[in-house]
Amino acid sequence: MQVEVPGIQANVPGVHPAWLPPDAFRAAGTRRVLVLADDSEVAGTVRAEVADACERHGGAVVAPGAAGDLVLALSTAGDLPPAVQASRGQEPGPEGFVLGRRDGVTVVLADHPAGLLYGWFEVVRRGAAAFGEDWPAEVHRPALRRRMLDHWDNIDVHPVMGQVERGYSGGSIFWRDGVPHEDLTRVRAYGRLLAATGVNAVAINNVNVHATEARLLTDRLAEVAAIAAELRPYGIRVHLSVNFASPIALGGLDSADPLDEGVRAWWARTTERVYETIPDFGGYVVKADSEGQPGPFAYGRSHADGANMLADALAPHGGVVHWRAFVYDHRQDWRDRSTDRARAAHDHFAPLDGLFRDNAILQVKYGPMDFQPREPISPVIAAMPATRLAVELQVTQEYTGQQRHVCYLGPMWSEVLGFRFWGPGERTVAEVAARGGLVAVSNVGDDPYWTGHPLAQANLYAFGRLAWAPDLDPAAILDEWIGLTFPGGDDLVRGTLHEIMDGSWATYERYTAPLGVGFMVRPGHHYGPDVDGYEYTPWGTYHFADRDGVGVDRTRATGTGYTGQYPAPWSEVYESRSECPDELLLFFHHVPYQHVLQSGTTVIQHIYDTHFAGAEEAAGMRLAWEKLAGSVDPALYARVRERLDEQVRCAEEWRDQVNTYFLRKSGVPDAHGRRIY
Ligand code: GCV
Repeated sequence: MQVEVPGIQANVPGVHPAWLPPDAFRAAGTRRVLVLADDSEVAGTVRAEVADACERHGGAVVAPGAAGDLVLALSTAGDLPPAVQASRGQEPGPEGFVLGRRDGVTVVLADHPAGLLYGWFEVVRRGAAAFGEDWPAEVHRPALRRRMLDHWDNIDVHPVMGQVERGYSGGSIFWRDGVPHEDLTRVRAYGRLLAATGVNAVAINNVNVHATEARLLTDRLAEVAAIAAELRPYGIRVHLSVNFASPIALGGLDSADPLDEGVRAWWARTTERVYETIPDFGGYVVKADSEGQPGPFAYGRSHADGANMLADALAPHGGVVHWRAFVYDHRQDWRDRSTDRARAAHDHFAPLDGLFRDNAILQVKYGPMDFQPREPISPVIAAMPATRLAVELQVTQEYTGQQRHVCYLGPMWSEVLGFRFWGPGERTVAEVAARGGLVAVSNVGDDPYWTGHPLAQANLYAFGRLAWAPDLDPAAILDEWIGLTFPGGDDLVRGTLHEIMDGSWATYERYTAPLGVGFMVRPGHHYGPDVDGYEYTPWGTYHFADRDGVGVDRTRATGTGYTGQYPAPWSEVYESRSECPDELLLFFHHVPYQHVLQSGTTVIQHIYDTHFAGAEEAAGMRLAWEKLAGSVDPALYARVRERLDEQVRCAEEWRDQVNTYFLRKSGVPDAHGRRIY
């Protein structure tokens, strides 16, 4: 049963409209709009969007030849009105558009229907500002070619992980009780929300592909086709996570060896059938030889052999394989100090550079570990110039508060995308990944607010916007999201939301694991503090705290040598205790508690100070939210309020456990004499 949210205007009954409430279309919907497009499905969407907005807000769709004050035109359409001429000759490409205003007419001109759709949503985003003074034509093109969300949805409810692995927003929007939802309206609404941010690909099932889900590739393919049909009108292609051992599990073969002719033929045939059913199918996502998933190692083959076999099966149909680089030994012995999980992806993949097919995309998590609130950027991204790379982020908040905590991740992703491995003026991560793409694990479920915590919608929004334009200011994206989602919001509403959310990642970092050391979460579900939770487990994540100091020595001089995986200047910066940025110090160095940071504080005092400050800031967020009682929808108010109570409680728990742990280990008292247990 879908829970009804009272008092909201919704496109799907009972479901919050997120950043597309009808009011967000007011400015565009009051115009006289001319659409000059083709018969494609996406162009049909643009027409339907325009018609709907005009019907709601009193505008009109006008016929060719009539005067309009908003024109959305394909460059291939005939009879382009004079206002459009100024926008011609700019080559916006397959998904881009040209946007300008001349003689009181706002013009979106695109070469392809997808560009028209993205241009329409840009006009919506700008609201009244899209119809003020004239401005010269601007070209908008996505910086990254594929902007993709990966769902970790299962069909069946997994006994440990639930229906959506690391999902904090209820069940799947695709399946319930082992079968697809009868009504997929919600999937279409999801596609619409994503298209409005620029996302163009969705992988619909978990990368840990269990027995039932493996069959989506074969006898349950119709379910994939049904989902693809809902997303296609919004320019989104569907991808599927597949199990590397499918030839055995589904095909009855006795091997999945990527160099075996029978295996290769099985994948070729199976893939052909996929394309017969879904001609615009995007491709496969594969987690192989990782955390228990099968892979090419069983046959003495490399990851390139595995990826290329699937790439070859997909190539005749224009598909791609996203092969994940999340490969490490999760059966380590904590006594063995030479094994370093941070090194693993680079050790495995850097030697394979140049060996992957052009339609094999290596999908690399942004950090070398696992989506921690603070990690250095994965050196794999710098090490494979002859390979198409996609960077993977995590919108679902596995390690950042599980959608019970407010944690706006735009600023983190902006830092990741803008990072320059080779120093100032050199290429950014976003530029390196331009041919591959930006991928993120979705935070969406069948919750009436989509994301459990209503404010977590901003992360989904920010992901799409940054994937399109990585140099956007994350604070501006936040304001954009606030403006769209709370269209009638006054200064109090807008200002308070900004105040609560903009610094929330920094706050979260303050009350959790210090100075980049990471983890310290409860094993298994990963929520809440447990300083030694993983310290002596086989997963290989350690902080090495003892009575003298804390942190992991990853230097070349005395540690695991991980710093050597970076190019200069970072290989030198990270190697040096005095130059290593404070926020990553404990990721790279084991230091005494009295080590003085660049900030001038000792490590131990920094731990105390940030933990007291972080918990206080969380309490401040709740106080700020209370100012909005009566100013936002009551149900939404209550949902956020209830989660802030939990955030404040949990932040105090983190503060007290981390501070107490380090006081007991170090014996160094807090310089300010605050209460530590
Ligand atoms: C889907 C982490 C998560 C796992 C996830 C894995 C991955 O280890 O805890 O739930 O598995 O990352 O990215 O494959």
